[in-house]
Amino acid sequence: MRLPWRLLKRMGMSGEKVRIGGVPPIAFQPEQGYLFRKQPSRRLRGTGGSSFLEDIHSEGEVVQELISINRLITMEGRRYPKATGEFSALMSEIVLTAKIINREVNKAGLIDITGFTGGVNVQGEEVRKLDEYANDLFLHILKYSGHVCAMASEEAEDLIQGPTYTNSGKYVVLLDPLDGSSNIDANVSIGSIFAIYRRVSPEGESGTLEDFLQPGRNLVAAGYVIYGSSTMMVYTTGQGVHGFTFDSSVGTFVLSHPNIKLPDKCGIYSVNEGYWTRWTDGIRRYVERCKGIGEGALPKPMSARYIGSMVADFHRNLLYGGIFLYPGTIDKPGGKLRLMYEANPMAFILENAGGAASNGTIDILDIAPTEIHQRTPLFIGSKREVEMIEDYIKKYDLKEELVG
Ligand code: FDP
Repeated sequence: MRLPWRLLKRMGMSGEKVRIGGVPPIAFQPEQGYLFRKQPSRRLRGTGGSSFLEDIHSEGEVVQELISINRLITMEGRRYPKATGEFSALMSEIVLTAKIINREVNKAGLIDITGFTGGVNVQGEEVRKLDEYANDLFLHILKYSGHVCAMASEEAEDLIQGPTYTNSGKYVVLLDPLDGSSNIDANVSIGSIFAIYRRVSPEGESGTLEDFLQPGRNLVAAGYVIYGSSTMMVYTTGQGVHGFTFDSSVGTFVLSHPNIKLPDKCGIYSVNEGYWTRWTDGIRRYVERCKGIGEGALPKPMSARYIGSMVADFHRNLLYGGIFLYPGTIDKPGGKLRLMYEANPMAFILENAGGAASNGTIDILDIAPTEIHQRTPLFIGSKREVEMIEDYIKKYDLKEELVG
């Protein structure tokens, strides 16, 4: 497998040769995450060898082993001597669900799964067939996995409890099964988001609301799947953010973006500017700044990019460097996005990648939630820009009490 130079550079391996074959235990390095063997190279003798590794190496290329998502999850689990394997097993169920949803998304135009079901969800939004499919699948697979004592989903008003044998499950999961669903029928990227907490109620009993209403800082893991030009899963357990690309020929997510770090340069702002007239003064002034207008105007304007699928907007900004805004408006001061299964997981990921997230006054991860479906304004991206937005809000908006 040929690895792009940029990827090698990100891995701190540019110019270095890595060992192939013979599998020493994977190393964990705080700065670099779970990565690859940075050991002296072992050049394979002969050319035109029988394995692809040999072929590539004979061309003098640097090579790397393929690391599947399940392997990395298992390796992560082994770092904790007391780990029972339950978390790894739960993650594997999420991976399986993502693969099945991916299959359905890919053939969405061919089968009768686009369009609306005719129903309305707890948010008052019309439910699309794929939304419902993704929700049912996640809930069905996780419910009977035995690792989860209860679940919450954007599509369900109440908590979802499993059969009694799942009361021993250590975790609760929150889901946005299909984010950006207004884009589904137009073939635009969409995603799934998950957030995992360790329960606080005693094992052996049903999951409770308290198990869910924990600040984002308590998350054990969070991640998303983006169904785009390729399908990727990105997740963190608080030890670096890793991205895996789905290889449909082998049916596996393969590590393609190890230890993702948000670029320092923030060249993109993402916001639905259609709401301009409903924004507060502070938000308008900040967005003008991004365009190079008014107070504190940037000498070089940022580019505007807004897909309208949060997962897709977030993913692009994570890789390229940017800031995503979904502010509160005059008529909806709480904004649109949901704290527990949209803002929190993304904030947890971004903080682990070196960025920050705020509701305009406090860090998203510090918000003490009061309801499963509560909404929050969201500003998420480079730390510097998030602080800048907080300053604009403090200076121009706080009197209007539109945040929080
Ligand atoms: P959608 O309603 O299509 O599911 O969370 C909901 C969300 O999409 C986000 O993915 C997206 O960023 C946002 O809403 C788009 O909302 P606007 O159309 O108001 O910009």
